[in-house]
Parts: sequence; structure tokens; C-alpha cells
Amino acid sequence: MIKPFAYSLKIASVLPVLFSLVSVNLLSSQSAHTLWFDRPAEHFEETLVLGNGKAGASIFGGVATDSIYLNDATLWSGEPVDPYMNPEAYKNLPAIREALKNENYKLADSLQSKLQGSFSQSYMPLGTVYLNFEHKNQPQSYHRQLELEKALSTVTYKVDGVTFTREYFISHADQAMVIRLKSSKKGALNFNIGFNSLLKYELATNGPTLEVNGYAPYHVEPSYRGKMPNPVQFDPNRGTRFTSLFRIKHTDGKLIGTDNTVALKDATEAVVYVSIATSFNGFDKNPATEGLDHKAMASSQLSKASSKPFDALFEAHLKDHQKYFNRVHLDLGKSTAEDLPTDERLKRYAKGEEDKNLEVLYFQYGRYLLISSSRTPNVPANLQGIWNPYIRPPWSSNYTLNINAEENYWLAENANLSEMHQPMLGFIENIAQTGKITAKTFYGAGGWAACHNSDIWAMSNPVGDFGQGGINWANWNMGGTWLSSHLWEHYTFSQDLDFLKNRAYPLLKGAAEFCLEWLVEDKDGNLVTSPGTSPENKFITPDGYQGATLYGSTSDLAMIRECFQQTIAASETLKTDAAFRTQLEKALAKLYPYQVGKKGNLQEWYHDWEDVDPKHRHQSHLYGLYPGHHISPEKTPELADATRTTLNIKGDETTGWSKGWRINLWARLLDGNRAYKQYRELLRYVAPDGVRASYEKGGGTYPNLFDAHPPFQIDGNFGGAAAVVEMLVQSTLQEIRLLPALPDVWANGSVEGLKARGNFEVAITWNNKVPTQVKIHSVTGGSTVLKHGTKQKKLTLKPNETVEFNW
Ligand code: FUC
Repeated sequence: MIKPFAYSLKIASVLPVLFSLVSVNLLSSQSAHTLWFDRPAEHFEETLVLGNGKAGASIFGGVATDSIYLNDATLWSGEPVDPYMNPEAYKNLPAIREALKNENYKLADSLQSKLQGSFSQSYMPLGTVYLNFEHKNQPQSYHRQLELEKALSTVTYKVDGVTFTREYFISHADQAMVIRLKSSKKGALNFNIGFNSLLKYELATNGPTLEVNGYAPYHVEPSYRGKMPNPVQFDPNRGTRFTSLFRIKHTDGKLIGTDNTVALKDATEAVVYVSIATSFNGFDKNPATEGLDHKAMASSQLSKASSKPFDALFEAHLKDHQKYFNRVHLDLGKSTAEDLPTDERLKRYAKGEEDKNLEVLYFQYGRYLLISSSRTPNVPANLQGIWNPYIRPPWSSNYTLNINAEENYWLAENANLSEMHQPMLGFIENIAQTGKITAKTFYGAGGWAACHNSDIWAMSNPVGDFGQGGINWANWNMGGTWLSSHLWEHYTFSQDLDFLKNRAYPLLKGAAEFCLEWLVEDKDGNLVTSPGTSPENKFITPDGYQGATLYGSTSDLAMIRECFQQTIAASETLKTDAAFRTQLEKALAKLYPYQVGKKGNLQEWYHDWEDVDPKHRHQSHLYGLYPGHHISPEKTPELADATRTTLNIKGDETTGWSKGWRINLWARLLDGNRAYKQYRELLRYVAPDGVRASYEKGGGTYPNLFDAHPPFQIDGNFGGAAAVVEMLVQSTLQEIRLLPALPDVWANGSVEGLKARGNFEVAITWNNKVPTQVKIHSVTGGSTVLKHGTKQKKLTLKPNETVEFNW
């Protein structure tokens, strides 16, 4: 969408040579909390990103023109979904079940295409704002950075002996983006503001304010459907509306407005305020006819923010951001890595060099990204968080429920950002509503179900455009079962009984009810799913058929097992629903058990079949090991061994999100060195050109530390950050394991502020891989057992009590 700015591109290519020396002097040591570059971004994956959990900005930091991609978490294509889209789909089930009973997998696959509905909608780019400067000559120094602790980005450079500075942040407290521009010489600041967008929009100026009003498409075809007639459909009377306002506040100089820009001439300092609002008013409200008053909201946000000086806004922003960011400190020991721009740093690290602060930076960046992208009620961080410039973004930048959307939230609780889990928890409440209809109309069952994809409209139906989708992905129906685990996890960390009783339990119960009704008996009386699939994988039957539909898929049963166990635990905690609990216990005992295959692997299929792609990135049948809890080296050593064999058969080469998952799996297998090996691979440098990415070569990390599937997906960032915690602390409601999967290279270090189940905060200092000092803070009071190696210590703490001791 963005026409690259010719002048700034030319400059970008000469900058590294010109300015690297100057930039190096600006920072004293290689930082664990700062990303920096000595030239502007050329690609999206080099931009520095900001967000207040709703508005997002990707800043290029160009010298003559600074391009900033803008986003809003609530700006999607589409409108409320009709969950009754395929009301009689369930009538096909008996024929599919019969085909499976007769082991006719081909027929079962072909009949499954009748159990599909529409595709999801897509997350939209809002537009690009341009700050155009009147620089006649080449700059002499250039530095841009993002400080995670401040959620502040800065650009500085010199032209003709004058130093220009730009500071950018997006305030959650004041719901506005704020940019301060300064020149070191009086009257040397000259710039104007321009805007364009791939959406439909109109521009107007009103004094010092540039006003944009526009609307999103009411329908966008997923990018993976390729060339299609009319893939992006607009209608002035349909779709989500947006307003974006840009106001210049100046202390000196002269403001000039034209039709399409506002400009400031001969100034020394100015602040640009950016306010964004959309008409999105909930998943079930038409955004065109029942929408919020986006114009009034944008204008009230703007006038409130612009009535405050920059320093006051920044102070409020800092306080708000640091309340979350500063909760966790991580130190992995002394680093001797040299100070380099972030892309160079990644390239050096990829050669196997030590850079412990980069390992900390990636972890803290995951936390930073969650704070920046997940603060809008009921609207979780999507596949790209909130940062997206494409009108047909990869995989619609939607919610893929067979891993990606959930992986986004793996770090929320254990990395002490429980508040940022809320948008996901609220979203589950919404999808359970459409999911009730999906359960009934597609599967003839009670409770609620969700499938492969979802979007801001909380769609829950299986995708595929009524028969066009691949059965191995489109027909999977365990999305609700997996999502429901987030409710229980939130409770185990927060100990919030009100939440468990009033919000979580009814939803957990609904998810379990669906599973209970969905299960059928196999010929031996075991409970299995039929039909089932195993996310995105395919089997080969003994007679050579390559298919997707089977009965008793291991991953289906793993997710159901975990869901039943959690629902039972919840009903016991709440002392409620004993009869339903008994039903679940009986079903649990009858579930077809895990099987170990002839290769010693954990079987993915009911029978010991071969895989079409044995190295496939998905590993959903290992769900019980992570994110689930029912497989572990202690409780189920043989099954844990089988998961290890499966991971070894798959090998380590895989996409970003899959690597994020595997690091967690190895951590749960208590193999810190293998987890670390894959963490290093997750941080492998990937060149920044997302649109041309091919994912055959495996995942890694872009210059701006965005996870490369490739292309960019944020799930790997979050999964990787969560895995760092999993290496340092693992917990159940009964115990906290200290340093359970510590790699040898992290022999000395300290961490503070990690969360453990039971609502404890954990701080550990360690030496030679052994804890020396431990501090536990109990938020809500309770007992736990601390464990490291063979040593144990029982603790019972009052609410708000802290204990600290030598281990
Ligand atoms: C699933 C994965 C892909 C990608 C997409 C968003 O389809 O198999 O790798 O992550 O989701």
C-alpha cells in the first residue's frame, strides 16, 4: 500500500556507511531493553512498533519522509456473521460416521466437505501517515531506537549542522499517539502531514488538524485463496467506519493548511497528536448501522490529549506502561557481546556468538508486544498483534484457533501480564455464543464449539467456503475445547473465584458438554471423536490412501481429556455440579487411551499409520505435554518418552510459531539445552521482506525482532517469550519447580516477578545452575511446595506475604 519514498530509500542505502560510528557512540553497552538501528527502515519488518493495546504504529523513521503505518485493533473487514449459515450440515454426520465405521476414509473425506461454512474476515490496515520534511541535503548522523521500558521510539539525525529529534509514543492513558519534533536551531523545523490508505477515505483540514474519515470493506477474501474476482468489496453503506485526526500544536513558526495537508513552517518545536476511533461496537452489532460514534470519540480523544503538554502526557504514559513492564526483571549473566544495531546483532548471534542480553531482549520484547497489542476488551491480539499494512494480509491476520491465537496468550499469565489476557477471555465469551449455534447446526450437539478460524465477529463455524477448504485444516472442530483451557489457566494463576464461578465455569461446562455429546463409541466401547482430524496433518492408510478424516484423532482426545480434567477441577473448586462431574469422570475413564507407535512415537492417529509429512510443523497430538498438563516425565514417563521420540522424528527445523511451541515442549520435558538450542534458532536472522517470504526454509526473527513464520506472525514472539519462563519456573496448583529446564549457558543469573500457579510471584538468583536466593510473594495467600532437584520446601503464606531465603 505504501509507495516507498524514493528520497528516504536512497538515503537509507548510504546511511550505514555514513553513520555507524556516530550511532555506536550513542549507546554505551549492548542493551537488554533497546532495539536500535543506524538507518531508517525500508521494510515493514524493520520498523519500530508502538501500541496502546488498540492503536498501533509501525515507524519507518525516514529522514525526508517519515512513513508511519497506522492500525486499530477493531478495524476489520466484514460485519456480524450469521452462525446459521449451514443449518442442516449436521444431517451429514451419520453418513460420515458410517463411512468411518467401514474404514472408507476416502468417502469420509469427501463427505466432510459438506460440513463447511464461510471463511473469516480480515484485519485491516488503517493507513499511512507521512511526515514530510524540507531537508535539502544529506543527513550526517542517524539513529533510531525503541526503548521497551518507556515504550518510546526516538529518531535523531543531523542535517546542515542542525540536529533533528523525533519522539513517538502511544498513550493508553490518554488514547492518543504523540509525536514531538524538535530542531536544535531556531526556526529550522519545516514539515507537513500527509495521509493515504488502501481503504475508502476522505481527507479534510480544519485549522491545525488533518481529518480522515473512511470505511473498511464489508468483505475480503483470504489471501491464500489467491487471484479471485473482486476479492475486496466496499459499499459506502456497509462495513466498519473509522476516523483519524492529526493535529499540530506549535510553540513557534507558522501553521498552513491546504486541502490535503497541514504544514508547519520555520518552527523549532512542535507536537503532533494522533487520535483514532472506529465504529466497531461489538461482535454482534452492525458497524455501519449500529456502530459507535467514531467521529465524536476521535474528536474528544484529540481535544483531551492536545490540551495537555507533552511532558504530562509522557509521564502518564510511562506510569501506565511501567506498571506492567517493570514487573519482571531477567538477568542471564554477564555478556561481552559488542554493541551493534539490532539487525547486525541478530546476524552476529546467528553465527553462534554469545549475546545473553539479546536473549533477554527477545523475552522482554514479547512482554512489550503483549502490553502494546492486547488491551481492547473482547478483541485479542491477532496473528500480527495489531500491526498490519496489507489489505489481504497473510492468513487474513485473523485468529487461527488450532494453535496461533492461543499461543499469543501463553506468556500472559506466567510473564505477569494477566490483565492482557482479558481481551482473550472476553472473546471466548463471545465465541461461545455463536459457538452454541455452530455446535447444534454443524455437529448436532449441545454446548458450544469453535473451529479452525475466527475473527472480530467471533465466527465459530468451520471455514472452507462451503466445500472448498482442505479437510485437514478446515474441518477441525476443537477450537472451543482448546480456547476453554485459557479460562482455567487464568483462574489457576489469579485464584479469582468470582471469575471462575461467574464467567469461566459456565463456559468450561459448555465446552465440555459439546465434547461429551460429540464423542461416540468405537467398536471396543472406547470413546472417540468421529469424524476427527489432526490439525493440518494427513495420514497414509495401509492401502496407500492419503487422508485427513479418521476416528479417534489423538489431538482431539488430548484436548477433550484436558478440558474434562479442568472442568472437573473447576466444579470441585466451586463445589458445584456433582452430577455433571460424575458424567465427565466416567467419560474420561472411557476415552481411547494414548498409543505408542512402532517407532516409539506418540501415535497421532488411532491406528499406527505413517504420516504424509513426518516433519510437519503441527504437533497437536503432544497437547497433553504442553500447553496441557496430563503428560509429564514425572506422571507419565512412558508417554513423555514417546513425545520426545515424536519431536526427534520431526527434527528441529520448523516455522516460527512451531519453534515457539517446541521450546515449551522441550522445557516441559526438562531438557533445557534442547530448549535453548531451539530458542537460538527462533532468533535466527531472517531478511526483511515479508511479502516475498517462503516458509520452506524455516522460521526465525526479522530485524525488528518480529517473529518470522515467515512471513511475520506474532505468535512465535509470544510462544518464545513464554518458553523462557517455562525454562525458569514451572508450576501446578500444588508445586513450583525452580529452574526446571535451565540450559548450561545460563549457569548464572537472576529473575524477578515471574508468576506461578496459586498466585505467587517468584524471584530466583542462581549460581552454577543452582538457586542460591529465593523470594516468594503470595498475592492471595496459600500453600505450595518449592522444588529444585531433590530438594523441597513447603510454604504456607498469608495474602500479601513475602518470604526470602537462601536455598
Ligand atoms: C496455520 C498454520 C500456518 C500458519 C497459519 C496462520 O494454518 O499451519 O503455518 O501459521 O495457521
